Amino acid sequence: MERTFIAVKPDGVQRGLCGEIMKRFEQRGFRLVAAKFMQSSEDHMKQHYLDLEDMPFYGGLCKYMSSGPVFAMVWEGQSIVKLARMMLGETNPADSKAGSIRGDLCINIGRNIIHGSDTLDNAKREIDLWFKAEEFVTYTPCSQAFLYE
Ligand code: IDP
Ligand code: MG
Repeated sequence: MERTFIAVKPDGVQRGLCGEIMKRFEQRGFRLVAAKFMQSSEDHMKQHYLDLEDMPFYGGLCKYMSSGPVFAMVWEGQSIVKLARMMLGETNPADSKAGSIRGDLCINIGRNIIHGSDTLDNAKREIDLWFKAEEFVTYTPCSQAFLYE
């Protein structure tokens, strides 16, 4: 089992897309293990996007991501890091296939509504950056035996 960090960005929250995004992860069969609705600080976002530090959009991105509420979540499931990235679509919504979250729900690269960890190592790093151990809930969904052989 893997865990990944997913966040509905301020544009996704403002556009009322938290429910739609959660629905897609639930219906795929993934298990929600932590979630919080919060406003992040610019420093926190600078940490989160540290690997993009040298990009021209880094400053604006971190400012934007801390400008309003985000819905931060940790989801669990088999191969979830890769599968969630496929569900998200490409970074640029214009390159994202219809059926993906970005391909269905947004238009612009700077307003692409959702974040998802891109590797297992980054997922671990991001989960630690956003959540404390006591914020996780452990339970067995009744669907578990029908999702996995
Ligand atoms: P990702 O969100 O698909 O992992 P990253 O390359 O990690 O994409 O970039 C992080 C975020 O930075 C993107 O989701 C997008 O919001 C923003 N971003 C990436 N490239 C550009 C750009 O060329 N212009 C403006 N914003 C960008
Ligand atoms: Mg990324």
